Amino acid sequence: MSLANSKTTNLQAIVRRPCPEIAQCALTYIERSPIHFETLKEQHRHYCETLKKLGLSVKVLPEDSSHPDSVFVEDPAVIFDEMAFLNRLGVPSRQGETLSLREHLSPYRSTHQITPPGTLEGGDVLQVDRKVFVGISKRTNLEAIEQIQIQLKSYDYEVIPLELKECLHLKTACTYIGQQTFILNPQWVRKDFFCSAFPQYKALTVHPSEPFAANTIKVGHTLITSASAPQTNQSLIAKGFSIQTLDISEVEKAEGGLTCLSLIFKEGL
Ligand code: CIR
Repeated sequence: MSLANSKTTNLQAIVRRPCPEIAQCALTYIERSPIHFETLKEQHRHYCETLKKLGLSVKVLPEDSSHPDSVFVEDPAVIFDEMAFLNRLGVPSRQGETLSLREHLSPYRSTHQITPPGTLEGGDVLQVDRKVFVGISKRTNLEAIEQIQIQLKSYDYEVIPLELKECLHLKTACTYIGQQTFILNPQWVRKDFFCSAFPQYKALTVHPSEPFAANTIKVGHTLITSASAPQTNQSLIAKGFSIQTLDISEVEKAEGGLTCLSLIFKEGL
């Protein structure tokens, strides 16, 4: 059965193949453990196939060996319907990733470059309707948040900065899963930020033994979740969510999750 959903067919994803240098990836909150590169490539292929089956056009960029973390293409840019930000990443080893993305985004959006002392990573930005939550993290600072606030004001977005505790990015801690519901890890982000912005919405919490389970991707009516979070996944199924589970064990060893592997945006606006 095809998973394609007519509502998702104007979505474009940009991904980048992983490079073997990922063995030297940046790590902030987790210990280094060996990444099995062949398995990572297979998991990445499966991720791309899943997005295609869900109706997205997937553009696969070649590997970039000069940047060990370049598979995490979510971080160097943030794309809105009206414009895109080219980010200044929060770790020096990743700052060169932005340049090579610019040519791939300019056919779709006008771009705005985040400038020093601002640092911003896409993993810290969660857009829900006209509200844009931005995590203040080790990678994203208030100077960058001010820059996006200025740019987005003319498009009527509200930018809401929020503090994170002990996790890499906002979307490590929380994503929006549809049906007026967020999923989050309350150890890393406060529920009330979301509930006061959207008083009628619910916030589900991850199973306590699965701290990384809140990083999900919603495509149409399908929610892509990680196979490393079986208990959280079970409870989402029990609540009526339609789940597609992917094994991304090797991505998780690099402190990455599902959203980090793609930039997803509407094309043909
Ligand atoms: C890093 O530390 O930058 C990478 N090893 C992981 C980036 C994950 N990206 C994301 O959560 N958006």
